[in-house]
Amino acid sequence: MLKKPSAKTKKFIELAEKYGAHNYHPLPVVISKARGVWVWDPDGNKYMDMLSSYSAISQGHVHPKIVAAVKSQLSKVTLTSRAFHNDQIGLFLKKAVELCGMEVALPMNTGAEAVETALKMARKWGYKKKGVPDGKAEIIACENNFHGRTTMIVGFSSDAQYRDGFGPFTPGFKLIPFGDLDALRNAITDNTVAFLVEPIQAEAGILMPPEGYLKGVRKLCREKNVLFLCDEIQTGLARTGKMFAWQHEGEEAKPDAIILGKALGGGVIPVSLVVSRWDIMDVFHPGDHGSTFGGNPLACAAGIAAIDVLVKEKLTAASAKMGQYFMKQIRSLNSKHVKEVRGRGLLIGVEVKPESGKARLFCEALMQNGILCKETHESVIRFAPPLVIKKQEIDWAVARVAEVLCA
Ligand code: IF1
Repeated sequence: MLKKPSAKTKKFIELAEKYGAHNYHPLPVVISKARGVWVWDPDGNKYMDMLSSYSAISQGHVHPKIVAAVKSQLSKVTLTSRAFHNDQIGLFLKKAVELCGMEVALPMNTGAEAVETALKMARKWGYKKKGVPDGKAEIIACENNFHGRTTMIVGFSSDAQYRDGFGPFTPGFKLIPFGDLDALRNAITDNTVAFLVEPIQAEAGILMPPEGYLKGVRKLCREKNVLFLCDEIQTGLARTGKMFAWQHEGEEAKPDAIILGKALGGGVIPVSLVVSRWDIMDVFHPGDHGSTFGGNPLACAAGIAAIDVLVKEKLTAASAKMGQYFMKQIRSLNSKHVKEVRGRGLLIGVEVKPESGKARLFCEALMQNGILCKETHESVIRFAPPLVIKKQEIDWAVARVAEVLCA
């Protein structure tokens, strides 16, 4: 059992609550140090981080190679703006484009900014290349999507709380059920420019697509001349046991654009990208779109190191192997509280039965047992540890999860 928070630790929480907007309801834990899969509070209590900042810490906290690369860049130049070139951006974009098997990328900072960039790219492609009448572009997304928090993006969210009080919203979006190809076929019109989808709906509760769904999306979008935009911000970069989650369905599921973020910055600095082909991305001309920090040399140095660690430490294979092991161990608990264990790689959801209470209660109990995780949509405990997690660390976690799920 963990020690009760000291007055010093409580002070950090009080300050955050006194001076910070209450747009989150964090677990009552204060993190002051982190390494790998472990974090510590100011009193020295140790926890395993099984959220990884929603898959942004896939390489593990404070990865020495990523920190070293960023420290080195810090001593050279950190920010140049895109009004001038810098010596890191081309190296980073080449590495990322080759990782994705694409031709070109546009760097931004947060995931939402990359999603917005992809949506603007699709609209402009629709007008300039597909011949959609100006102002008539339609984009299709899925119910229960999560693509970020900007006003345009929450405008096509199906979550009432994400929309409440933030209208009026951007027109030109329609929602269909996730996983339903007939719904997609029926929703496409001559003015449809893109379909935006997460290959696994993480925030919706780690919802897996039906077998062959993404291949079907690819085929349908090609037939209808609609861009297939794949949001891999949370599922990408080895999280699901493939470098990108769309790859579970093979090359014939390859999107027209891949949207990346989170772990692309190695857990050190925000880095996001839209990665695509020149016949699409060439709709952007100088001055069309931009960002003060997008493509800054510090972020690019972090991005280079973040990708190198994923590849050199074989974290895709590790995620597949450790994820299978973790899911098998959790399933073998046969907890009376568990309705389903689902996921891919180290993106895992444990759905608890309604009669057992809300997932948050289990997350609070897990925190007392030294495990930090986060519920998603009230009934699912999300386990998404850093991909560097070792087998014995999973065994440590399973023993403590068992104490809570088998209580
Ligand atoms: C919050 C959720 C997860 C994302 C996908 C784009 C973005 C995200 C698939 C935007 C970001 C974060 C945002 C954070 C909590 C977290 C989250 F609960 F909100 F939905 F992971 F599931 N596409 N997800 O998951 O990227 O702009 O944040 O860099 O807003 O509370 P961002």
